[in-house]
Amino acid sequence: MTLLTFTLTEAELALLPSDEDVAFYNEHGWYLSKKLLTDAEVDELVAASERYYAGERDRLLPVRPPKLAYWEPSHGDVQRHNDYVHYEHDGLAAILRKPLIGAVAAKLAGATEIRIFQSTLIMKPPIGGEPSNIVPWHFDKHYWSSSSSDRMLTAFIPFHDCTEDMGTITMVDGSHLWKETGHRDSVVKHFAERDRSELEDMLTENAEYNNTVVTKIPVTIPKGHMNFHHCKTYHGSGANVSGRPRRAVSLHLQDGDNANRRFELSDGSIAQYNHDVLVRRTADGRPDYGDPEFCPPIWKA
Ligand SMILES: O=C(O)CCC(=O)C(=O)O
Ligand SMILES: [Fe+2]
Repeated sequence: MTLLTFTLTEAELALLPSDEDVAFYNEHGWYLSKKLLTDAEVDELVAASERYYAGERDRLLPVRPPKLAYWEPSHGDVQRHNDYVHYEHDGLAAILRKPLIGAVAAKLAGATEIRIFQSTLIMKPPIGGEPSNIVPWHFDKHYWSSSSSDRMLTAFIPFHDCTEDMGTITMVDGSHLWKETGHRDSVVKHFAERDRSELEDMLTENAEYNNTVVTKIPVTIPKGHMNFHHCKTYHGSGANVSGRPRRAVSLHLQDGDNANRRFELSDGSIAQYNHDVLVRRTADGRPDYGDPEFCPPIWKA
């Protein structure tokens, strides 16, 4: 068995968030990183994603989970979402597993270990009016009710400078601190399955309930930088009117303490995640979100 080492160079240490950056993340629910990937690494993400889209795979998921996002050429010019690319494609995984990304996440989350939870390859085609390019307001924890941790977070990693005209990711500033009105657990459904105006109304309603207003911040992300957001920060994104494809990976991360929990939804059913049909079991029979085959560690302090 290979012994994984998690170390940073002197130069990488300088790229970690400062204490002020961590305070900003705690207050606002998001953080724009320093340049964590070299231009060569970002260019390789573009090349590897094109090979992936052309059908290249190093392995396939053993079964197809019930809510798998999996764009195929037959789906046409809609927004592309492909889950588990860190599992199926070694070229993408080699860069997504860079320890520096995990170290930044660990510092933000106040964790000693960071594992990949999910990786989704995303492409918004350069079609101004394409409805599927709009990502309605949501926060990621809504899809992760079967996870025990509230410290999970996402690194949104574009493969180029990502600007407002490309439909860059947009943060609802400070919304991770909001208390939710009622419990709308129907949001465990993916945003693609939901009514858009319902999600817009939900955002306004939640802001009013918290005696605040909705402050939307489209984050301009320079090449090699990435935007981290807390799992309860509302976010979404708009049309791609740039004339160029918007390429990215959403790298969803879990702290070392995250585990499967039993979570009952309002209809009496138990919250599930796609991992539940893939990962090994814990000693007491629950899906193991620490299974290194599907949820590899990328940082241990
Ligand atoms: O593609 C986007 O703009 C949003 C991605 C997203 O929802 C996420 O990174 O959690
Ligand atoms: Fe999201």
